[in-house]
Amino acid sequence: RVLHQDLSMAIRNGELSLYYQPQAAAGPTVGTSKVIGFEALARWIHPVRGFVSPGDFIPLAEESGLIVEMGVWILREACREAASWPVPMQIAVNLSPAQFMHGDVVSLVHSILLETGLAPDRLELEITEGVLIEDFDRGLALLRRLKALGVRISMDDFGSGYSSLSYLQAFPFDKIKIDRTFVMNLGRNPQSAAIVRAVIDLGHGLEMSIVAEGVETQEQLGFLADEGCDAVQGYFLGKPQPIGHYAALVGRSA
Ligand code: G
Ligand code: G
Ligand code: MN
Ligand code: NA
Repeated sequence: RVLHQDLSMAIRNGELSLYYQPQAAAGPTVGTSKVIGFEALARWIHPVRGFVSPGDFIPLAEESGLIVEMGVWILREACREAASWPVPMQIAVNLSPAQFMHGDVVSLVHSILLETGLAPDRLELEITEGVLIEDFDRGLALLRRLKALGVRISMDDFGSGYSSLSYLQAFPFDKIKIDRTFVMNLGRNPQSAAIVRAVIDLGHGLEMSIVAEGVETQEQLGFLADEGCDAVQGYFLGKPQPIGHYAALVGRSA
């Protein structure tokens, strides 16, 4: 309850911020994995409770409808930030189900691109399959309209939910993000390696690019690069941090 009231104040009070985690083209080592963009991840620093995880406040914002207002702030902030980066560095922004299905997400994206001057092909929207299960027809129509703006669409957390292959066929994703549970288990069980390999082949067969999430070790990076995974993201390459931490990568002095 308390948290809910606080959340509605959080944006106004400047308690929300965005952290950025690098995404890199997969090379055999960190040094050969060139950063090609960042994922924006929301953070809430509550004046009393301190750090509140998005895993806790995003669901709360969804239930209360605050996600719409919050989502506008997040998208605007992320696009404004990315517009100052060297071309063609990209920004990936997560869209939650309520934002996607209940707001006017197409107009919102369009107006924020105009307002910030960010080229559409530098914006990637991450959605989970859960978003699309609710209403297939509406989901498909929205994805097509977003693609018509020139933005890219990623299927986030692939393999973690109901992940039906028919979704990959039906929806025009540009990218598949392999869920970090599979990456975590690489080297621990042969099934995960088989699944990761298969998803890479499957995605490429559908002309989608593949990003592996949750890369934490050299062994995982080496395996993914060997298998032809396009991009990697995870603590081994860089944790989510305020953009100042990555100033050199985005062409800015610290
Ligand atoms: O950054 P972290 O791993 O703590 O994120 C936890 C969860 O919150 C993830 O599922 C992530 O996708 C989600 N999340 C983080 N930032 C945002 C955001 O800006 N918008 C939405 N909708 N979800 C976010
Ligand atoms: O659901 P989504 O994939 O958008 O959420 C990304 C989440 O994964 C964020 O909470 C981020 O902090 C977390 N994350 C990013 N890299 C790693 C990693 O290497 N290991 C682990 N355990 N979590 C990670
Ligand atoms: Mn994501
Ligand atoms: Na994810």
